[in-house]
Amino acid sequence: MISKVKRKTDEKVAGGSSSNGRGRVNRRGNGRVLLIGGFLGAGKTTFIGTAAKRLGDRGSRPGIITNDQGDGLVDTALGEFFSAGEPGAVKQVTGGCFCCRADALVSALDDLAESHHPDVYLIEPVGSCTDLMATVLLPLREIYGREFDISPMAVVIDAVRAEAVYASRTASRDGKRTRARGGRSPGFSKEVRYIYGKQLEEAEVLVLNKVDLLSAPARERLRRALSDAFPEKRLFEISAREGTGCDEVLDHLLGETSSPPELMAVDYDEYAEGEAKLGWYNSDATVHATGDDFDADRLLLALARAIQSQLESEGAELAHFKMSLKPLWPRDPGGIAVVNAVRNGAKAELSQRLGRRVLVAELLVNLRAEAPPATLQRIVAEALAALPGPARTVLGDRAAFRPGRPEPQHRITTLAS
Ligand SMILES: Nc1nc2c(ncn2[C@@H]2O[C@H](COP(=O)(O)OP(=O)(O)O)[C@@H](O)[C@H]2O)c(=O)[nH]1
Ligand SMILES: [Mg+2]
Repeated sequence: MISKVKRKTDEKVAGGSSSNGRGRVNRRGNGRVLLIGGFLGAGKTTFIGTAAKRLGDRGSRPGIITNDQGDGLVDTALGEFFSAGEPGAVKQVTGGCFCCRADALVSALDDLAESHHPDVYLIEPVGSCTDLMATVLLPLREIYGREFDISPMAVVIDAVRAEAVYASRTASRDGKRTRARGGRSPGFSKEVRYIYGKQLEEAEVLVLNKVDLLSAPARERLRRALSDAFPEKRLFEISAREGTGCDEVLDHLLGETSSPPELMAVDYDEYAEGEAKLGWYNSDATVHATGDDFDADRLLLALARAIQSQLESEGAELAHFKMSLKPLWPRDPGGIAVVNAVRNGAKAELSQRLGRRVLVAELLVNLRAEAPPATLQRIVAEALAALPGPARTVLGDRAAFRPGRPEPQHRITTLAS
């Protein structure tokens, strides 16, 4: 229970249990909420897609809510794909994070409750957010009065990024291990690393993902390093992409209730600086063949690699870079190619192939990196202008920005003893 609630804004909202004026799911037995956090590119969406399918197989009705600072998202284009056969059971809250747009999250939960009656909600916050227990999960029940069963907060970790942060610091020359909490993530500034560290500190359950990319000894080293750094936390090892270990995580999350031992201290100035170091660039464009049709997968991959190599040469540390290409002509409803890159030094790869040639296609670019937004915009524009192969692009909507200072609508600061 909460003994003290600090309301930062909007007295009206903080005042009642059906505070957004709808109160449609303000009853017990509303279902279970699984908040799946973690840094940009860690594999949250992939895990949620796998979990939704597994839940469907078990006869459950999953609903998904994702979140982004901007719109024009590749994940939206992939909506039907990761809604596991339930089109419409995915809602996006865009234009700000859940903590700053708590009302929008509650509306999305209400809408899903009414349209799809999910028994499990899988919720993915923005990957640059932290302090989600105090600003999202606790307010959901304590301020909005939504009486869900809330599972322990899970944080998904990219094993390769974590290896750079933790495992490399755990063995000294004489073989003694050192504590790795607060370890350094090569490439990102200390302000961005502050957010990364806070995300792990806040987790009730650590989900070490992409273990398929590690050798057995590297995996063992990392497991020990994380267990040393966070001895009180339950640690799972999975490959969300291959599906290994995901059932165990789900079983645990579905069988337990969130009960944080304390609320984490967060320096909002440092947090804001970390967010402000990250540039976000979203755009859409139409790609036209100038002569013969082109191979969509090849073009997308070549474009991604050109952008990635320019980012690296300008010293921009990549957080998550996603692009999709959807055929407009010849038509192919549901067909999409998707390319991803999540760190410098790891080549962009196709996570979904279209497998055909097209004449006209819609390109979406979602790029998050530690660099000025204007730099990201220029690099993408230059790569599009020099597009490999016989194609030209017409740019549509564009947004280049840094996330604003996090200003949670609500922040619960004390747990009752
Ligand atoms: N090798 C590997 N790649 C993965 C795994 N899970 C996710 N990825 C890839 O990591 C990238 C980012 O994944 P995504 O789920 O979008 O990350 P998010 O930003 O945390 O939602 C994509 O290219 C995924 O295909 C995994 O278990 N193994
Ligand atoms: Mg995602």
